[in-house]
Amino acid sequence: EEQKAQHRERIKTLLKNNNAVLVAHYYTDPEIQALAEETGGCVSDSLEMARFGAEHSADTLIVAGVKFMGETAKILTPEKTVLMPTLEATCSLDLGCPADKFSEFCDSHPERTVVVYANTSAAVKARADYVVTSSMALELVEHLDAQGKKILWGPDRHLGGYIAKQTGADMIMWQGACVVHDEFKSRALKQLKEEYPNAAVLVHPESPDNVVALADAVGSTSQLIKASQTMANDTFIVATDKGIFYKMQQLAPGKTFIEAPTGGNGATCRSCAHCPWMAMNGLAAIENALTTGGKAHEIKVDPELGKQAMIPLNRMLDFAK
Ligand code: CIZ
Ligand code: SF4
Repeated sequence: EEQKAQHRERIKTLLKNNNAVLVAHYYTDPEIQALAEETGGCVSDSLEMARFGAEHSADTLIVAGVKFMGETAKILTPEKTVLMPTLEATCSLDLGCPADKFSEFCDSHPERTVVVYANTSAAVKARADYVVTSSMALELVEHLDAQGKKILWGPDRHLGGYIAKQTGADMIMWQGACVVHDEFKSRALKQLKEEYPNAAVLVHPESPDNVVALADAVGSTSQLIKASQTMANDTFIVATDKGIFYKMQQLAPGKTFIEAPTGGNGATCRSCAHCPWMAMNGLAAIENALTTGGKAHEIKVDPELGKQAMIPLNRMLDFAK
C-alpha cells in the first residue's frame, strides 16, 4: 500500500511535468480508474477514450487499456506522444484478425461495406469503410441497412450476430471472439438468476447468444453502467469484465453487483471475467512509461496507414455525435 501511494504521488508529478493526461478504460483495475479521475483524466469506453484523447490539450496521452486503444489515439492525433503502461497488452479480437487474411476476406466480397469493431489493428481499420464501438454499432448498421447496404463485419462474431438479429441486416462475419465474454455460461447464469430472482441481468453483446438471451439489458459498457443507475432493481448480475464494478458501485451506490458465472460447475475458465491484457496495466508500469517512454511504451503507427485508418475512425466519431 505504501509503495502504491508512492507510485501515485510520482505519477501525479510526472503527469504535470510532462503535460500528460491519463486515459483509462472501465476494465482496468480500480486503482487506475481512481487515479485517472483524481488527475483530471478520463475513465470510459473505447469510443469516449478516443474522443477525450483527441480533444484534450495535453501533449502526451498515457492510455491505460489495450493496444488498439493506444493505436486509435495515435491515429486520431499523430502529433501527440501516446504512451502505454505496456505494449504487450493486446486483445483476442485483434490477435484473431490478422490484416492480410482479413483483407483477403474483404477482397472476396467487394460488394459489401466493411464495418470493423474498434478492437482491431491499425491495418485492419485501414481496410474498413467504418469503424464502430459497441456503443454505436447497432445504430450504424441500422443506418447502412436502411440504405440497402450489405455488410461484411469483423471481428467479433457474437456482437455481429446480435446486431444482425436486432437489425435484420445482411451481414457476413469474421469468426473472432473475446476471451473474456466468450466464457460466460447460460446454464450457470440461469441457476444464479433463480438464486437472485429480483436481480436484473446486464450483458455485453460480446457474450454468447444464449447468455444474451437471458439479459434484462444488453449493451456496451457505458450503456450497462447507465442501466445499473436507471433500473429500479437493487441487485444486478453482470456479464462483462469485472473492472466495470468500480464505476457501477460509484454511480449506483448501495446497489449490489454480482459477477455472471464463467465456466460453470467449477470448471476452469481462461480469464474468469477479467481481461488478462487489461490486467497488465499497473501503477508501476504507468510510472515506468512516464519515466522512460521510448520503445517499451510509445505507440507508433505508420503514418500512411494511420491516414487510411483515420478516415473510418472519423466516420465513427461523426456518426456517434
Ligand atoms: O471489450 C472491450 O474491449 C470493450 C467493451 C471495449 C469498449 O468498447 O469499450
Ligand atoms: Fe479484447 Fe475482450 Fe480484453 Fe476487451 S475484454 S480487450 S474484447 S480480450
